[in-house]
Amino acid sequence: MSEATKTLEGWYALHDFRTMNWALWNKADEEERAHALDELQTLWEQWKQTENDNQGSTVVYSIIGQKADFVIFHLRETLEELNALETELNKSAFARFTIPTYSYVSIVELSNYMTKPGSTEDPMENPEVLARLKPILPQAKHICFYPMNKKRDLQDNWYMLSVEERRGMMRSHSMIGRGYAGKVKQIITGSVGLDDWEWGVTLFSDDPLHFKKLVYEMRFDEVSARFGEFGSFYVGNRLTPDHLKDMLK
Ligand code: 76R
Repeated sequence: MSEATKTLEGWYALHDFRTMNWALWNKADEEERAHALDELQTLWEQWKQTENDNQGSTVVYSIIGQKADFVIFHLRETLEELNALETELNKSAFARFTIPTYSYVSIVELSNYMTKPGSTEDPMENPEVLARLKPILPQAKHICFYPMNKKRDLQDNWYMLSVEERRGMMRSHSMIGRGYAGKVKQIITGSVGLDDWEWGVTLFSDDPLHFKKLVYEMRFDEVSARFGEFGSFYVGNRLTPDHLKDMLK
């Protein structure tokens, strides 16, 4: 049996994708719409407060294309909190105008591929590691989310490689990634045992072309070329409460 990679976990993650029920929204009168938006605004302020208290983080992005109209991406300490957030939204007047389209449950994950073997430091005592496990999500202009697996075929089975082979490939992966430092911020969330794929990849950038360039470059790298299996891609633009009101006007 190959040695399992050691992972560190931080905040739990919920990507909550919804579409607007435009027919219902367009039929609603001014009063109903204002009431719905007020309730959403109240929730949004609570999410901001949680973030200010460093108890989690939330961002909202509109989604381009027909897979969804927007995504609310929450990070929280527990699954109970994530569950409460979706229930609260579902009970709101705003949610009556939305239809859930997709969701993803995972947890912020760091793996030890890049840690020096033999290091005795407790990573959970390292403030940089903690900041990555419990990150305040960036206010970048764009988001890109997709779930992925690593292949388990007879010829190409990631989980049967030795730790040295995996480490070597992950080094090359991270070298490509580093070329995008300052351009793309990535958050890897692990979802083995939590959702249908093994990881969620969430990328943030002010220029969506960086998503294409980065993901394309990685396709040629062995770990993605041989082992990567990908789900649907969702790409979006940052929404503030004002942007959302404009979008719904
Ligand atoms: O811990 C670190 O962040 C440094 C090294 C690193 C690891 C361990 C790293 C760096 N990644 C790691 C793990 Mn990554 N990453 C992806 C994708 O589309 C594709 O082909 C793959 C999707 C992107 C775009 C990306 C970007 N990474 C992982 C894992 C867990 C693997 C496992 O445990 O087997 C997955 C699934 C994954 C996927 N990665 C980076 C990036 C970028 C931009 C970096 C550089 C970060 C930096 O140095 O700032």
